Amino acid sequence: MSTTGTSSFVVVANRLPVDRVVTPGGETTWRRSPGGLVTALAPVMRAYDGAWVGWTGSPDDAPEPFSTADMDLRAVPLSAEEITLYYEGFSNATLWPLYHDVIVPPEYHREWWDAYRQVNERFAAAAAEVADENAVVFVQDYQLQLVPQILRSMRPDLKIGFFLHIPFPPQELFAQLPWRRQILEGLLGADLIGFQRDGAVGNFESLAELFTGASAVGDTLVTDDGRSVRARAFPISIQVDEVARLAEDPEVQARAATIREEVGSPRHIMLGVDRLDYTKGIGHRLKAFGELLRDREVTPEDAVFLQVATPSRERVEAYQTLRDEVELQVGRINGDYGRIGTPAVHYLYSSYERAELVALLRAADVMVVTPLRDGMNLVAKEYVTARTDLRGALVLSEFAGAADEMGTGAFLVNPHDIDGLRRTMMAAMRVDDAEAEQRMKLLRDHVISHDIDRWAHDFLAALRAV
Ligand code: ADQ
Repeated sequence: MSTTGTSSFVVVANRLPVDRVVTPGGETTWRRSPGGLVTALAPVMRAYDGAWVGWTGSPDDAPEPFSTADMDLRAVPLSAEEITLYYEGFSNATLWPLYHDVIVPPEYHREWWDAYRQVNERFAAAAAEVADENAVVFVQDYQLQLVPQILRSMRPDLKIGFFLHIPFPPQELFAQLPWRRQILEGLLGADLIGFQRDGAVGNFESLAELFTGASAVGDTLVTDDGRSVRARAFPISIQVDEVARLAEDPEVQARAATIREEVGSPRHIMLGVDRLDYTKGIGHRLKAFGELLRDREVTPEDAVFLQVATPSRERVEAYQTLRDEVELQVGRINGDYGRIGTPAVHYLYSSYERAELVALLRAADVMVVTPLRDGMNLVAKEYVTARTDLRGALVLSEFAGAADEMGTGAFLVNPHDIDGLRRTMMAAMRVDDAEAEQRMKLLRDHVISHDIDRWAHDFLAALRAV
């Protein structure tokens, strides 16, 4: 065993939390990416000489280790072929659909699995190299499920935590995976495994008992080699301060008012903000809205639908097909019900600055979050946080992790039930101010007291305690 590293806290994630910026003079610098995870972990990074191990996002990119204000960054290179096999293939065309209720059929290819294993070994080796003796290592998400076990075999001194940001499926689906035992054993290399929901914890525990030699003893799993592993739910959240500050910014509020005018000052603005992903139920909500227009329950003067779709995984075939389907649907609805200057659906295929995003949230009377399956869904939490005015209504799918915490204040819906979705969207539009305020207060109280700093603190405290 060699302990060569100096960091007593190491995060391992598919992506580094920085983006490369090339100055006009041709020099490369790095800018911290906006994510909530990196912001929540920054104080821990500073306090413990933290390091972050991840990929830069470009093929064959292996800059020397470098530092930002808060942490050391260790780039793990991926070749163009590995991006195709490990990232677009096994991560996003096998695991992603399998873990999201097989909404599209997962593909099982042995060469994708081989690449996944090799890349996981590379990430584990990089983490083993930077970690100081007895360091805490925090591994993130479905791309790196083998890292805990590989890392433990290299460095048994480490304390290893893992957090899965997406759902963990039930036996009926997970059992399809030809490499189910290996994935479970990979995860069981951790001391603490965090999931978004209690249901995922239950799924994992019963699968671990079924397909590995582990057995549940009280609230712990004991592996066949006698190690104790805890699995627990840690529902992730957002940077409440950042969203609330933007929401109170007069410029953002002025922008929200302008957006309302620009879409024709309808009585109701309905908003969807999602990565363009087949898990998000964009088609279901557009279908429901189109039917409301068809049956004249709403007119384009009453209500417009604003759908922001962030470009995502554009090289994966299922995402290209989805884009065509959504854009066909938007075109149909506007062709049938739009008027010159007043389309019924405003569709934006683009990424936005945080301030613009919060302005959209402030402009929306009804936020429509209807995933068919979602680990958590941060947009729902961002919406209620942005509503410092206690106005607006949240339509939320039962299949989002956020439904566990936000079920009482939101208008919960089963997105597969198009009539139910229509009724719920109408109810959210018609809710009176007093009830809307009461619901929004409940929602905000919960999110404000459960922000991402608390999530990071709870997870790391539980990890240190095991
Ligand atoms: P995602 O599937 O990406 O995350 P989500 O939780 O909604 O989904 O987070 C998306 C983030 O991107 C939000 O912060 C949102 O504001 C931002 N965003 C969306 N569209 C944008 C746009 N056009 N421009 C700029 N920003 C945009 C995965 C899981 C989720 C889980 C999170 C965190 O799928 O279930 O909640 O990780 O664990």
